[in-house]
Amino acid sequence: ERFKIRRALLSVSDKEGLEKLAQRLAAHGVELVSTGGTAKAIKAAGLDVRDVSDLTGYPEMMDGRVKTLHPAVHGGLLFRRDLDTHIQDAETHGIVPIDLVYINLYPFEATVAGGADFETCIENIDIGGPAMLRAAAKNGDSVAVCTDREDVLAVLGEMDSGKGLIPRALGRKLAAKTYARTAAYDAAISGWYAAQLEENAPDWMAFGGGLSQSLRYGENPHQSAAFYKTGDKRPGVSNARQVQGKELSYNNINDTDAAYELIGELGDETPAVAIIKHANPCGVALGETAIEAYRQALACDSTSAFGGIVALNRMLDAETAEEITKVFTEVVIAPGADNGALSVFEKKKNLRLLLTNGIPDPSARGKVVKSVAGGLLVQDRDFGRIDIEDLRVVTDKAPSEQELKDLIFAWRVAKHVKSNTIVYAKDLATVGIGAGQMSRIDSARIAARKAEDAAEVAGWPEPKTKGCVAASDAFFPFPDGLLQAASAGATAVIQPGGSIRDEEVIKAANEAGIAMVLTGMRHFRH
Ligand code: 93A
Repeated sequence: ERFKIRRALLSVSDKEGLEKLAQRLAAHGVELVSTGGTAKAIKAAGLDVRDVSDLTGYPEMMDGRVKTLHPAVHGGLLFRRDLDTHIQDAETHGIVPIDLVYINLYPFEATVAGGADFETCIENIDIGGPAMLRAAAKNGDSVAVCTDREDVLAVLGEMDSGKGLIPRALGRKLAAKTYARTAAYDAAISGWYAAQLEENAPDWMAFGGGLSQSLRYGENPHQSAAFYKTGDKRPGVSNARQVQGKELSYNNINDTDAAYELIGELGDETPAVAIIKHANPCGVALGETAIEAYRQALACDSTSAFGGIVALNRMLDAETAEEITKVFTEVVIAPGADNGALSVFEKKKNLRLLLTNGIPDPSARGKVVKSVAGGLLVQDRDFGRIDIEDLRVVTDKAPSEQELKDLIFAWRVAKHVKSNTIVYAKDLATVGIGAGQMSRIDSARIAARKAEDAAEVAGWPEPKTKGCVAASDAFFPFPDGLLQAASAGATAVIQPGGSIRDEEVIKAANEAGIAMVLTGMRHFRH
């Protein structure tokens, strides 16, 4: 069973390659019918084309909202070629058959992804296009329905080889593809619309993303896994370009995300490096140069850095790349790498190198999703950000200039460490990190012990916690955590405050002779 193409209706927003296709159709003696902009483009190519308004007897109106919504178009697509009554109806009403449509829709998805306003997104909802596609697909046994260039090429291929005739099987294949396309288009619209109404809609509803990649396995080899992207084009692990190395694993993606979000927090003014293991930083530092920042970050916990993720906030140079490759590293992520750095990494075939188009904006709004049994928890991304001006000194002693810089640095790192966390920092580098403990005092103890271990590994006379600052992601419920930090050598502390025992904690700080500032903001991360 085959059918013939006598008349084609072309109506495309994306006009790339249109001329060539129109030319080939015309060469088969197909009459071309088209909407305003498409007709103009075809005429410009020197081809004969009939305006759809000639078929309908109505001009395009209402800014193009109504162009093809007419029985002359829909009748021509829908009438059954094998039923006398339908043929009769067509004749009575002067409806001529349309046997091929090539339609690509108003770019709704791209408009949304580009961050357009409400009105613009609404104007980019195509009504006539999907209506014609669905009509043509319903008559897929007699109408070749094309949603992209490849479809038209497939039809032309059959026309070239089959004396202008199209196999019914191809018609049905195209019809099935068409309903998938119109369904996806409507899903993008409904997701976007729901997100307009619902403040807590996750990003994937607003942006309309999809499956990006099947992963070899999940957190463990017996778990299957996949990576879905939201469609959000902002810098981050989803939009990084992998330059070399093995395929990213589930844990790589998760850890690289943690690393790069932390790098975003530190900004791009001063070279910064974060080394991540199991989604927690094991060393973070700012430095005069990238290599200096890397060395400082590594010194915090060089034992844990083995097999870690290294993130930087600037272009990688050969020297820094060389230094990084001295330690077994799973992933390196940075905004760029110069040729020298690229050739250094090339020698480490397995190392995954990811380059991005910038670093994440810590203040950017967005949603984060976590799954629980039978549900999803959705909340705002933690875009909270504290500056030196926001701090309230509550102790007799105020922090020095250098301590203030270190306090803010430690606080920003602590935001990216699993709770409960205590971060010790000195000279804009972490010197001890206690992560993910059930009690705050344990985090303080672990952080101090890590600093002692680091001193032992490096052969320093004393741990770097002597004269450091301490950050706590949430308030001290009792003075014990604070005292633990003081005994490790902290001289200044940053914490949210807000405990019913704040007075007791402040008193303990004063007695220990340390300075304390409150942020008024908590950074739990679980
Ligand atoms: O505004 S519409 O929903 N109303 C219509 O009647 C209609 N007919 C075709 N949009 C409509 N189209 C779309 O116009 C097509 O799907 C295509 O994307 C676009 C082509 O317009 P032009 O040929 O003027 O560039």
